[in-house]
Amino acid sequence: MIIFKSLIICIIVTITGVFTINAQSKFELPQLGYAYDALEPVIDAQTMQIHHSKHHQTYVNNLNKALEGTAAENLSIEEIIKNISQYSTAVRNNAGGHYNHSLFWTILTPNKNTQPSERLIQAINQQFGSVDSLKKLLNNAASNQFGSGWAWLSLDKNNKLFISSTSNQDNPLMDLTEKQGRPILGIDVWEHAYYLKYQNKRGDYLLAIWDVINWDEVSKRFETSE
Ligand code: MN3
Repeated sequence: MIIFKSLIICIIVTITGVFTINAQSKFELPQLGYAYDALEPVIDAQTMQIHHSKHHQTYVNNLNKALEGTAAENLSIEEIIKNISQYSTAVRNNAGGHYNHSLFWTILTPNKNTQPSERLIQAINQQFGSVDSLKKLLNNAASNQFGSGWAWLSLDKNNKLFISSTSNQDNPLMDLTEKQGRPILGIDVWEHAYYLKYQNKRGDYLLAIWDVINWDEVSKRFETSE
């Protein structure tokens, strides 16, 4: 009987614990699929470590804080992003920060030999002429983004590729963005993404980053978005 009682108490404590943890940390920092130093020399280990464990973690913490006790606590990050005009600036900045960085980590890789899929190459050629020309256009968008923001390759509602840039932590999936679509590749051009290694030379960072772009992941996003 005592054992039975203990077991029940154990179960109750465990269940309460699980719910408490869930309620307090709805969104979580995703793990990287590689080590902090895996993208060296393109992106240095210290930048990766601070960017992931400090900047991204802060977006997650602030997002959870901003949503605490609201109905939005049970929504997915995509559901929130798609209707972002209904939320506060704090949610807009931190939900954007969480969504954008979660995407960013997956479209980077230490593997040097990834290539766009046949279908993605066809779509890129049709829209931009060539993969090289896409890189130049995306880098131009990223260079011309004044201050902090992101440059994107996305699919519009007709499944056509387009390039755009957004300020702060906005992205093309947000319902208040000028050019809306589903992002398949995003480049972080906040200074925290490159300053330790590249200082003011955003252009050098943008030229180098193509060596660590995960075309397998970008292709997968392209094909599942079509
Ligand atoms: Mn960042």
